[in-house]
Amino acid sequence: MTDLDVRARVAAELERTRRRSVTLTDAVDDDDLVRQHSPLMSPLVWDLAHVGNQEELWLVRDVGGREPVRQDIDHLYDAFKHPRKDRPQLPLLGPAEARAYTRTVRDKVLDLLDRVELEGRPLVEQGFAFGMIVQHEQQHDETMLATHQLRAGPPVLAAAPPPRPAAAVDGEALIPAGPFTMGTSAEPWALDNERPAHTVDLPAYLIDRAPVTNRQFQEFVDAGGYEDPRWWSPEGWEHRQRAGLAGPMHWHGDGTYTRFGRREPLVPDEPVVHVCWYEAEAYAAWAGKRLPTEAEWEKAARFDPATGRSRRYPWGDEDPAEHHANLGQRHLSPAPVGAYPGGASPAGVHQLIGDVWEWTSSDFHGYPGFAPFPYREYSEVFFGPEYKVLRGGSFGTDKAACRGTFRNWDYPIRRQIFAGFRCARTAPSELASSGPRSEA
Ligand code: AVJ
Ligand code: FE
Repeated sequence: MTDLDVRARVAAELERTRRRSVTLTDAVDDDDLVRQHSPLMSPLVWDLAHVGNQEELWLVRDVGGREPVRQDIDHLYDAFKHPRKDRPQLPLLGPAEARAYTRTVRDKVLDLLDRVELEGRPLVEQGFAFGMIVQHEQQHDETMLATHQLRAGPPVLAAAPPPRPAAAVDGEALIPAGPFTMGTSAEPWALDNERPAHTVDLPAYLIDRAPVTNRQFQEFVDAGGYEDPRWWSPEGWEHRQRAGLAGPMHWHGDGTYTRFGRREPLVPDEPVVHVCWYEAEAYAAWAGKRLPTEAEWEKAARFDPATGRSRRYPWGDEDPAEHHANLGQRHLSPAPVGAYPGGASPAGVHQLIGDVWEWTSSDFHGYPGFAPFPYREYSEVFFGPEYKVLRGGSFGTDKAACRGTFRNWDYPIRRQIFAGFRCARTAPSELASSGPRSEA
């Protein structure tokens, strides 16, 4: 991309992203903005000023070398200084101040974008720091959408329903044994944890062609899955007992659930959402399967057997369009299985991108050759066994913060995020040796 293209793209992405933040925060009154809807979440007004503060720190001060706008508030919006549950008690900017602050910062950034030299510093090469800030705000927009889902009271958000299924999708796809390229060294706005590209060799495996649906998950519930420790890991069972889990979050146990303030019957063909990693693990065991590893998920999503290379997305290298995937809060729910035939991978695996984040069995670690960039606190401080990796993005994720290599992570007990899963299993030997093979 030329410099001019990078600048135009950055400006468009910043604008598109801010419109979403404004929609999510203008949807409720001031009282609602400063209130904490769940101890798991910040007040919405905190997210709003926090995205402005990160934009100030990275773009106005670091990239631009300009004077601080509000250095005095940095500590209030440092996510490492104050846990979410304590944020409502802080002397935060009020709704009007937070809005004015984010606008002031944005005006400075747009001014800077016209003048800044985009070459010679890794931080701004191909607009990286701007892309990082776009993705940061988009990630908080998804977090704000999760806050909306937790908020009590009448509905304030609306969107068109997702598309209907256009194809019947069931069963599993066989991914033959062999190496593939995982991660990326090429994607200009990829974050540090997606880098570098490296080869991973996997044995043959089967992966579900679609995420697990409400109908399938209901069968697990009806079969007494939540009462049978056989399906749960010891930690999972302990958590199930302690937290009193009996079904996905927001289900009422009578075939209805609440989404963004509306109580409705569950849609059987929709991917199940709001399950924690332990629930996903238990379902998979009950189904005689397991969760895919992160590498299995990515190979199913990116590997093209015809060329032997890894694609940016399951459908190819083009940026996500509306017919590829349910992304970007265009619809406020996952789409039923079969609704996105245009987004299938070469192996015929559907809806890997969008709809629901998919839990994998993998802990969050750096790839071989990982280098923190531009700061350790983005990813590296979270590496270790406490966090599980999620892949693929949800209906609440923007396309700027979602691709075949994008990695999300959370604690295995979390279910306020838009997370579901699909299952996998190691291919039985008679399948593993038949079919197309990619010889390394
Ligand atoms: C990658 C979604 C786990 O929300 O904690 C936001 C993204 N990092 N601000 C998070 C993030 C800093 C992060 N996740
Ligand atoms: Fe943040």
